[in-house]
Amino acid sequence: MTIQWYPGHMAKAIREAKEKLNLVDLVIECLDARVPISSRNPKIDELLGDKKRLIVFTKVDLADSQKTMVFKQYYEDKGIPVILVNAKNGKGIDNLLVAIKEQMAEKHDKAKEKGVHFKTTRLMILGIPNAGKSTLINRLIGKNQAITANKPGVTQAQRWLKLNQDLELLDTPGILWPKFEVEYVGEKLALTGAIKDSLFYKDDVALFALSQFSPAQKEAFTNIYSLSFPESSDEFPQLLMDLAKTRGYRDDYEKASHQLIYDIRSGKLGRMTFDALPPEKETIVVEENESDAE
Ligand SMILES: Nc1nc2c(ncn2[C@@H]2O[C@H](COP(=O)(O)OP(=O)(O)OP(=O)(O)O)[C@@H](O)[C@H]2O)c(=O)[nH]1
Ligand SMILES: [Mg+2]
Repeated sequence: MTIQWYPGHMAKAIREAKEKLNLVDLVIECLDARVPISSRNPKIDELLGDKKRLIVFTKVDLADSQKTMVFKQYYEDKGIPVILVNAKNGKGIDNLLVAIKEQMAEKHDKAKEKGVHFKTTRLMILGIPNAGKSTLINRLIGKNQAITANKPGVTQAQRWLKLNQDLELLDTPGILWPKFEVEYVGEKLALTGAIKDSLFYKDDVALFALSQFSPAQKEAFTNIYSLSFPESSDEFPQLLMDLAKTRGYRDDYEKASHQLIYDIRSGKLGRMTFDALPPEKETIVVEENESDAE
């Protein structure tokens, strides 16, 4: 897929995250539950080293719940606790606060033993663009202080936000990585909204989405758009043309693709998880191009 999702500021955002690692006690890695493998930076283990961390699956309300549980187990088997969160209605936030406390307990106990008054707990929130990092922070602090919007690249600079004297959270700009070897990661990230809409061809992503539909989604598609879902993927381009016509977009294929992508993102066609089970391969970075960094 010919999209350029790694603009210069990404390298800067990664560098700045690295620089702050020493200041934080715990990292919360936000993974979009619809792409719990593809939304993970393949270099994250290297980046975080032995830093304490939790994974939060965001947007669980939009993902296939059974698959979510399998992916949760997948990461927990690797020794990383996973908390499921719907930041839109706040479900899972209480569990997250408990998990943060648990992670910090050892450090608190050690400080107590030494008679040291434990300082504020500092958390860094990391993840791809549009994963819901800032929304999660607002939920945790109970105030809408971090700017959020349904497009990637909203948070442009790191910012500390406070719950109280005990807890401070570092909101960070979403990060993507230079290049993937694994197929369809770009399509999946574009479809779920992590890559700016202007950076990819809508029809490529819409055709990919159609290829991922389960029987339930095919049925939902037929009900919503009053179009029968073809047997063969050869007919998908024609299906997008028909969608354009029925929506009143004449022959605007791109506009029909855009509509379909938005309907999928909003959950109109049902809950969807786009990563396969079990993850077939680890995502491998084949090239790190920091030269065009700034
Ligand atoms: N359905 C659903 N939407 C969510 C959830 N969490 C966040 N969102 C929505 O996702 C969009 C992006 O949220 P942000 O919090 O701005 O995402 P971000 O990760 O901070 O994005 P950047 O700052 O661009 O990296 C917003 O429209 C949120 O309302 C969730 O759990 N469920
Ligand atoms: Mg943000």
